[in-house]
Amino acid sequence: MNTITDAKHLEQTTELDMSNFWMPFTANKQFKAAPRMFKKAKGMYYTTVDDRQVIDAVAGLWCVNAGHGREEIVQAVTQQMSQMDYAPTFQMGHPIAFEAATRLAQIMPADMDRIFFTNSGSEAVDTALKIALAYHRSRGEGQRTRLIGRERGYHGVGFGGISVGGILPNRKAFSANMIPGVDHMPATLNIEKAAFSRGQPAWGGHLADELEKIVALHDASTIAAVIIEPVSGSAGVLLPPQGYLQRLRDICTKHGILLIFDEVITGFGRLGKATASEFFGVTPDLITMAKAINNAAIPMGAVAAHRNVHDTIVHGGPANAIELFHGYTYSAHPAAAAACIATQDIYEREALFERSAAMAPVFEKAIHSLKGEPNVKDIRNLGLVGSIELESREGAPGTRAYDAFLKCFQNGVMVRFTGDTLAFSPPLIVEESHIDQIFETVRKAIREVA
Ligand code: PXG
Ligand code: PLP
Repeated sequence: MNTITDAKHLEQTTELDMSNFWMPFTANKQFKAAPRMFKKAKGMYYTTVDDRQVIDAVAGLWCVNAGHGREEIVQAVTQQMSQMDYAPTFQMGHPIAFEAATRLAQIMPADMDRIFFTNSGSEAVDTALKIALAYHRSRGEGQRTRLIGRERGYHGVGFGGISVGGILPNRKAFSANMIPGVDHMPATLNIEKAAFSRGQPAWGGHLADELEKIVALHDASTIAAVIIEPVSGSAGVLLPPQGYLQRLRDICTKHGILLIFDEVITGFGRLGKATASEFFGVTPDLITMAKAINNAAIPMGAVAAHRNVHDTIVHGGPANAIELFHGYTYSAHPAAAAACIATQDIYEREALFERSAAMAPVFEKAIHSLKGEPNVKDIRNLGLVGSIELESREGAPGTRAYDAFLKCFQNGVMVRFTGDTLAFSPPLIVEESHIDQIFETVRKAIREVA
């Protein structure tokens, strides 16, 4: 049997003091009472501490796009760590940092080839927001300080990110301390109008015009940037309606507002191209990335800036002065940079973005085959990302998806849940047989939690 027994749990955890690690975004008491623990990972699978194989239907946390345990990355990091563990990038450099930037520049949209390194998506978001403010200031428009985000957006957990973000529980305890001058567009999800759309919904392109209303309210001359996820991940995979992103681009261009695409999840093949920007054919001014940038092997994030933005700040500054007062101790850390280059090699050599595009129809067919199962109220998908939204139990929101998540885990599949939505973003190496196994396990779980 594949299920974990209570006795087994006790056996595993009596030796382990679990009190010190305050777990992130976790129900700590609930988890520690019945932990779910992995000890190994290879390819599409995790191994639990009690030696069960669990298929990874979310690429870790939307990040291990090349699959687990890639030897090339291990080798590159090991080699780099023994050659040079660390070197600063403040007023010093090392070639591998420049090489990593060049590799990323090669797959970014045209002219979005100036790369600023961070250590996470949250830091990439704060960096992009600061670059936007610095850009306008360099142009002599320092009064452009407003930032526009979107309801249900997730932009990490820094103060900038939660301020432009729109996930209510992430803001609630901190609401009095949000950065000022932020407004939000409405989310694009409308289940009544667009339930069970395959790919981008036909309905809702006009929602981009909400930005015009916000611009009119505040006056364009006060607005620095708009930040959105081209496809929202954390909120439960919310898709941009057809035409929506291009309209946002047009409105931003018309009013001199920078457009930031937060591609922390959508980057590196998730939609079958290097970026969502390329997939949708809409080019922003700044792109944030992290996660699959180096297959999540070592913490790393980055911002890709359009040359125009970079040059305005860098060439606008005096000849011998620091142009942007911003950076992290570990910006372009040698080990993270080595992992990044090795990861880009894998993506290229194995044509994983193309593979993702090729598997997308298989994934779409499989996920939509759950339409009609008990309590399934919407199914959304694009590329190799998708979600199944369940009807909430009366008075107990979130419990149905949590129970389904547990059943899946017990039956050998790790999914992600948010509210009553189950989310899927498998590694791009996923095979048809894995997809079948994932969704048949999910089907069974959904029936069991009816
Ligand atoms: N922007 C976006 C669009 C993200 O998805 C971040 C920024 C922040 O990245 P870091 O590296 O600081 O976590 C993310 C991260 C979930 C989940 O539950 C999603 C993320 C992180 C953790 C959990 O779906 N996305
Ligand atoms: N706090 C203190 C006291 C520091 O000295 C530094 C960096 O020098 C930081 C925070 C920021 O750390 P990091 O550069 O890793 O983001």
